[in-house]
Amino acid sequence: RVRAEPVDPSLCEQEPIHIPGAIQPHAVLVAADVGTLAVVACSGNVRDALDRDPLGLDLVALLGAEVACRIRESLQGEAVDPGRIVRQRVVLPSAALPVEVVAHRNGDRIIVELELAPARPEDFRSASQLDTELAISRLRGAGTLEDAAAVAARETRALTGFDCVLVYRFDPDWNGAAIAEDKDPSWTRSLFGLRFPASDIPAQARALYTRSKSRFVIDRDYVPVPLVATPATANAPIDLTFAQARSLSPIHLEYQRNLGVNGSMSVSIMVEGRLWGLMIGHHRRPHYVAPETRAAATVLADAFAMRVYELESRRLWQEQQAHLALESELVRELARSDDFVSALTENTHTLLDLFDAGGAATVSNDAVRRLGATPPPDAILAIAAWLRSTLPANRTSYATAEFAAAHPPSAPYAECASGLLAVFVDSERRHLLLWFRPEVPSTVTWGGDPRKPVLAGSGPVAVLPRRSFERWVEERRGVSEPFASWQIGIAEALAQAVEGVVLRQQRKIAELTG
Ligand code: BLA
Repeated sequence: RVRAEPVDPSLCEQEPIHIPGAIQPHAVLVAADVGTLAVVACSGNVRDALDRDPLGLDLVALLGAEVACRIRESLQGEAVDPGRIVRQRVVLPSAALPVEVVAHRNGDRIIVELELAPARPEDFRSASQLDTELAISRLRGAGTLEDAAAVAARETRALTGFDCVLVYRFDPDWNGAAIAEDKDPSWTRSLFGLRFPASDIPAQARALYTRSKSRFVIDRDYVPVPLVATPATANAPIDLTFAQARSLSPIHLEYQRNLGVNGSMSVSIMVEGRLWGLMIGHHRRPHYVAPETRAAATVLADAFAMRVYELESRRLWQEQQAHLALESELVRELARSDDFVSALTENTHTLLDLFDAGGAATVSNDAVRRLGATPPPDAILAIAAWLRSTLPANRTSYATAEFAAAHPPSAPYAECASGLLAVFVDSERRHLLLWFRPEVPSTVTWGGDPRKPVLAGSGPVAVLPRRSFERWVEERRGVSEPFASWQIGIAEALAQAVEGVVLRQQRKIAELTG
């Protein structure tokens, strides 16, 4: 059924996962009009659960006046945030067992989900507030990102009971890596440290996860329950973006099968409004997580996100402070000097102290001065000539982490010059400052061959996820650590100070000769 050749991964982005037209069978779903509370659609299993046909009824008749009234009060106003939910455990008039009612609003629909409390309570654990508080205080105590991720994985697993919990972090290109793993020792598979291509979690899924914070699959092999609508509303699909029991993409469920995962969870980790990563839960068998515990897992992911923000901003702040101090030191030297080259290369602090560079250089007309590990002078002059001719006139700086790819003649120097940050000093582009970064000796281990994330399917499905997650080692050559945009900013500021020296020098020469 599977053709071996890879297909375009962007096909994955076309599945409209917010309107799957079905839910998972552990819940029942009713969608009602926000104004009249009349039911406009429901899942096909409502009749079994509630012993009546909800189409034609309204929420008052279906859920009783008390519940309907709470829903109306909370969700009927103008501009209700779709993240806002009403949650209540009740015994409905039509059902003998207590059910968990969760309602939210999406546009002109109110969506109510009912979940039967499990018949055997020993099958699930339920997070106490104390567990959650302890977990959060441990997160607060973690001093580095790695520690915090390890604590988050361990505490989330203790809370939810999954066989394995991973902290998955996206990179700027939306590839991702498992940066922490806590698992049952009997599961020998490990995904720790592996990298996964962006198409494993395609764009529309990331967009949905940015809005809606968690997903739980109880049994990967479930039979989806389709939604049925009243004839009047049959053409407008119900948006299940925020529905807890939304049926997940069959392509993703196939992926889980290939990974050996049955019950699963993913909770969004949002840092400064951006999807930073996911807390991922894996279970080899079906796994039910009680509603309170699901909510606690989301709280924990939020606490982790805040700790990430604190740790990252503290690290960045310290690094920036150190650089600003060095920059003003160099600017002081420049102010005392008529020769920018000696001011930047012959004092206690030099250009080489900036930006974790392995080498630095000045180009002043055709004179090159070098510090640390750099290409030879003629190669630096060739780089300067290339920059002068290729950089658009309105650009004063250039930075890359893969210089040889942009400038093949520099390939022989990749070991010391895979990264390049260069700034022009003057508008005539006669003078430049350059910083070089070494190649990071790197092998990247992927969970499967990243060139073949998607396979062509035949029959009803056009695309299939890869079937092997065997470690696939890619050797990366010619790549350095990237320069940050604040570093480019400091380099540009320094270049401006240098320009002052150059102008002063020119005036002096003009006075002497004139
Ligand atoms: C969704 N893909 C996901 C999700 C994860 C991953 C975590 C979130 C859904 C969930 O809660 O389970 C991927 N899972 C991973 C990764 C690891 C993991 C990387 O455990 C590693 C540790 N996926 C493919 C291909 C396609 C694809 C080829 O590999 C498309 C052709 C699609 N993945 C896909 C889609 C979703 C998804 C459509 C959204 C599922 C949904 O929310 O409906």
